[in-house]
Order: sequence, then C-alpha cells, then structure tokens
Amino acid sequence: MSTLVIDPLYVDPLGTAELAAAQIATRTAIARHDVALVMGSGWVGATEALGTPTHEFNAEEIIGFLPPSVAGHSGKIRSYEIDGPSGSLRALVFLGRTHLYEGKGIEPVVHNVRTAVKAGCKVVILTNACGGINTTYRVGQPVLIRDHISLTATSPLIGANFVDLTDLYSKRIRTIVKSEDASLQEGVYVHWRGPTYETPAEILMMRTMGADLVGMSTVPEAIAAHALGAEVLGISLVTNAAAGVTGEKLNHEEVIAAGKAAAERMGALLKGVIPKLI
Ligand code: 8IG
Repeated sequence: MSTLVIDPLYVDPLGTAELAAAQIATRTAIARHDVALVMGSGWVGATEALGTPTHEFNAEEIIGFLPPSVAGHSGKIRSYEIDGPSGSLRALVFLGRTHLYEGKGIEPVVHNVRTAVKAGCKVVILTNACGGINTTYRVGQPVLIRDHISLTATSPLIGANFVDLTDLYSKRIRTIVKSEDASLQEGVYVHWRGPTYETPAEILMMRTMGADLVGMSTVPEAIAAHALGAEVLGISLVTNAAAGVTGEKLNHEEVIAAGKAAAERMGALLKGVIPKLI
C-alpha cells in the first residue's frame, strides 16, 4: 500500500502562504516585514551591501518551500534591518527561488512572494540573471524590467480573476531607482519555461515581438505579488548574449561569473534604493 501525501500548498496556496508568514514572524520575532527581495542566480553576493542579517534559516524549514535545486540558488531566507532617512525598515530576503522548469507546478514558484506579502511586504523586488536579446546590452549590465511577455502559457492565478497588468512593474519605483542610477536602462523581459535555452530562431522571434531580455523566472512572481496588492520592481542582470546573438554557446558557469562581477554594483544600488521605497 502506498501513501499519497498532498502538500497543503496545492490545496490552499494563500492559506499556506499565511501559515508560512506566521512561521517567519515566529522565527524572527518580527511581526511585519516591509520589503521583500528575491535574489536570483548570481545575485546572492549583492546582499553583502545590506549588512549582517539579523536572522537566517533554510527556506525548506518553512511550510510550502522546496529544497533548492539549482547551483547558485542557496535556498535561505534572511531578515535584515535597513536604516534609512525616515527610520529603519525590515527586509525579507529570499536567496534563490523555485522555477517552472522544476516541474512542481506554479504554486511553489510564487509561494515566496505570497508569503512575503502575507508577512507585510508592500514592495517586492525580483532579481534575476537573464539572456540579452537587445544587442546594445553588455554582459554584466543590470536592466530594469519595464514590461514582460509571457511565453509559458500559464498563470499563478485561477478563476475569474481578471487582474490588470498595465503598471505591473511600478513606474513609481522605476523612477526612484533611476534617480539613484541614471545610467540604468529599461527593457521588456520574456518568460521562457526552460530548462532548455532558446534556439536562435526563437530569439529572433522574441526580438521581433519587442523583447529585450529573456529568462526563466520573475514573471509569475510579479503577477502573484501584484495580484495581492504589492508594488513590484524587477531587475535583470544580463549574464549572456541570447542564443544566436554572438555565435557563442550558452553555459551556466558564465552566468554565475557575470553575477559575481556585478554583485558590488547591484548591492550598492539595492541598499540606496530600499529606504526610499516605503
Ligand atoms: I542566466 O539566454 C540566463 N537565463 N531563457 N535564456 C533563457 N534564460 C536564461 C538565459 C537565456 N540566460
């Protein structure tokens, strides 16, 4: 006889996120966090600029979170106190995320941001490493996500929940970030399920559709966070030219190396911006 174990995440995603938020509040003794950061491939080094976390634990110790499955994704949750001009705020930082290509469905992919919003976060900062489709981009360049194109044929929302996505990547927040670093460009991010990279023909299709960046994350989290009322900032780090752009092949080590090199700049940017968001 076999035992079927049904994870509560799939039965009651929002209720599970509420439970997860309560577990985080208990573990940190902090009732409410203000800002969430999801640190993607290569972004973990950028957290050094935030100082020393007051708390750190493995995400899988919190209900609904899966163990990490990708190199460069450590699966930790940290809490930071960040000082700013108008007092201090609390940042809830997720090192690593779950991706659609892991095949566990969409619920684990968005559990991080749902938990963050239930923990009190009004702003969700989503970072990722991605391929550059726009040929003016250079490896190691951060780009603000202005809009997205979803090519995964899935959504974190179910039911007649017709959420408007016109200002999904908050214009207010992009303006604040650009006042911190005027050299930042904006682009349109394509969500590709993966785990294969695109073919050169698919990259040509995406460029023709108006895309600048391509990656395997961020879009479901942005939608789920926005649907729960949080403001979203998306920042992509271009870590490789997309397929067919340079004739080089793509590899994951190149991604990790480009992230390490850009970590200091990214960390300073985040530290400068976070206190101005709330
Ligand atoms: I890093 O070129 C990274 N992630 N789909 N394509 C897609 N995802 C990526 C890429 C890329 N680079």
